[in-house]
Amino acid sequence: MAIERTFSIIKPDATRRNLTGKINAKFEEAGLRIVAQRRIQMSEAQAKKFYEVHAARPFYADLVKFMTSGPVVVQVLEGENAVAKNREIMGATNPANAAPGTIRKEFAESIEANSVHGSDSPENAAIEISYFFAGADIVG
Ligand code: RTP
Ligand code: MG
Repeated sequence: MAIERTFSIIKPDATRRNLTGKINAKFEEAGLRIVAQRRIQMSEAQAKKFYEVHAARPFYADLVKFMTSGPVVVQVLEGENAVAKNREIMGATNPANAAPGTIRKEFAESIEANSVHGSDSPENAAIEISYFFAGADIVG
């Protein structure tokens, strides 16, 4: 299995409740390595661009508001099958449907305030990483 990278965000509901360390422990326990990480306040323009694929969805405006409501931690996770593995650790979008032991089951507040983002394909991972990190920021 090839070593892959994925893009992750610890969302404002989780930073507000001081859960960054607990969430990072889940990644590391599953064998993912945090090879880049930065705490930022996302601008409205950044959030709009990041979630552009959802621009026509009814939840888009709320989502942009939520993602800019407090600090987020943007990160690059590296490991075998990192994209799929991270999606597994995160759990389903709606915490009500998330499997036991997943981040969203344990920590998410709602379908919107669901604690983490993870890229859904290696192609999107590369695009999303490039929005927030230069090559030299990532130390594998
Ligand atoms: P993400 O992109 O954040 O990793 O989450 P995902 O793939 O599991 O979910 P996606 O369908 O891409 O939706 C992106 C984010 O939008 C918010 N959302 N709100 N109110 C709603 O019905 C609703 N549906 C989605 C969530 O924050 C979701 O993670
Ligand atoms: Mg998504």
